[in-house]
Amino acid sequence: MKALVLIDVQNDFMPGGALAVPEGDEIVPVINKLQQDFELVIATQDWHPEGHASFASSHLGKKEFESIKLGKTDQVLWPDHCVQNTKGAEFHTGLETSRIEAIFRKGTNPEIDSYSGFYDNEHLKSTGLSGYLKEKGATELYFCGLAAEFCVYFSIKDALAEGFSATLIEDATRALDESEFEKARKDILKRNGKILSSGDLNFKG
Ligand code: VGL
Ligand code: ZN
Repeated sequence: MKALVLIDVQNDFMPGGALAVPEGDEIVPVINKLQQDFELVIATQDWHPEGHASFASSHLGKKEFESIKLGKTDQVLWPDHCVQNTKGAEFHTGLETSRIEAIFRKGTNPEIDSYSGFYDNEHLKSTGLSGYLKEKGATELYFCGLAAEFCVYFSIKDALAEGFSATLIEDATRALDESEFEKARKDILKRNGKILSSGDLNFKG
């Protein structure tokens, strides 16, 4: 069974938001239309406590978009974004949400970041998404949302490692940085993930 996974379609990743992805809002109508073709739709939500370790503001003397070692992983330091219960953390108002069956929140641990919807960046804790999808009988996952080379890419890598098939819907995502996204695309294909455009999906035959 196919499931559509919406990654972080939140105000802070939209133009004007705290961590804006260029043209991020252009994917919203594409995602709304896509949902009609799926039996199961789920979403993730970046959901940080104030003072989260991924925020540059939490590290004295560090600048936004600088990289530091956090635990065992390289951590990009972001502007404060998707703080729990703020407008920036809400889904884009244009997003159709009535068909979203479950929302998986991530990045809630103050000490560690979580790009993937499945695990934190050190793979210490699961969000429960993998078990949920398996219990529902989903085997083929389709990914859209923001940002393409971070949370979408990391979610796809984990999905493939969990034994799902994974397809990136390329017109339903946007990247912070095109050259990083290009590397991510190559890696997705190398891992046997697929990349398609929404127009190529032809489920109704
Ligand atoms: C994201 C950076 C920090 C994302 C989340 O949704 O891609 N990127 N937090
Ligand atoms: Zn975040």
